[in-house]
Amino acid sequence: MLRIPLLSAFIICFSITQAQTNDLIGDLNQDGFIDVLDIVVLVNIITGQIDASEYQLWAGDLNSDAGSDILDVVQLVNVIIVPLDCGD
Ligand SMILES: [Ca+2]
Ligand SMILES: [Ca+2]
Repeated sequence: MLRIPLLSAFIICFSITQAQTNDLIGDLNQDGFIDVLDIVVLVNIITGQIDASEYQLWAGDLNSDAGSDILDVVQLVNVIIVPLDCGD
């Protein structure tokens, strides 16, 4: 479990999962899983660090608006992050 302090009073607790998928949207590196590596690929595409393939442009367009931006990253993060009770 990761604990990230926000400001000084709030802590967000979450774990990162690896979700196997049958369809491939979100699976930018085509390894059959949607995980943090796909987020890295998507961020690299958005920041211009890599040239996206046609497949990656499709797989990274999670909100189906025909573009890749931070909104797609947020949706991809929401796929792999599972909120947990901090138990405080
Ligand atoms: Ca993947
Ligand atoms: Ca999009």
